[in-house]
Amino acid sequence: MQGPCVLHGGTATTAVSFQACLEAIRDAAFETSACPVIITLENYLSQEGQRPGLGATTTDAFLAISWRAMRRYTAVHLARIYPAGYRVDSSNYDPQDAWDAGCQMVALNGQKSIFFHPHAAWLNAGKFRGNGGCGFVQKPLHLLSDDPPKPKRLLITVLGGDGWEAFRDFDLLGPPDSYVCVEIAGASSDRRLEKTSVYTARVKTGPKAQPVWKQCFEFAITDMALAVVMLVAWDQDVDFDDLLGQYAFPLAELKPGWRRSWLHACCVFFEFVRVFRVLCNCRCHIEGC
Ligand SMILES: [Ca+2]
Ligand SMILES: [Ca+2]
Repeated sequence: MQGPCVLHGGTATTAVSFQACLEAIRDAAFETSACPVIITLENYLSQEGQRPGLGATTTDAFLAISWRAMRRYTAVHLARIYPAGYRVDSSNYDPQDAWDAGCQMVALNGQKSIFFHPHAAWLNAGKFRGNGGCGFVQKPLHLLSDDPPKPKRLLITVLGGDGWEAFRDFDLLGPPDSYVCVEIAGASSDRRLEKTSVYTARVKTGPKAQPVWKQCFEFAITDMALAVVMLVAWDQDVDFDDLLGQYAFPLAELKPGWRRSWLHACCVFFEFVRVFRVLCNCRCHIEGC
């Protein structure tokens, strides 16, 4: 075969010429859709054929260059980040750094694991609840220019839980010892996690079973467009705490006022996701600094 060839290593496919691939793309692309065609190339060259550059879009390569340089690069180029091949346990890197650097495609492992909670996947789901949940969100315009976004102040009051009967026998000896983590994800300077106190009630049903916190947290937000709010409810234990449920959403789409957030629970041992009818009340107020 003349010239570069294309193949899928480790699979029972035959190699085809790079020229033939380009011709197929030329002839078939844009026939049924005007959407952009994204082509991923992994170059495997001899030592003499290698040239300096960004190279493979792995997390390691991404972290090896500066954040500002990456923002300048992604203002005019597409960048795809994906989990390194050594993550055979389906673990994930933190996607926030890649979003903060303006990367357009930030891929994660979607498999469940019994060894850890999929925090990165929760964040990813929260970010892409924006824009009607259609699957993509517009890149914040300030990532394409040097204009810094306007800082904001965010107040979140976690009032309480509702529907906690779902957890009536969750703990070893009855209902859980419940607390909520309020996490801000996004720009590196905005990332913070706050916790409510622990609400312990041994009543299994009725009004007294519903946790009440009434705790307010204040966050300084430098980049509204990148910020994702995550609420995670836990049961406190002496060894490690058990997950009750979580929900994340883009801060930019949050309207001020009282909100009820569903909490999704992840039952990792059976590798499926259940949705408990659990509500958490939050009060959010956004104002300029
Ligand atoms: Ca427990
Ligand atoms: Ca407990």
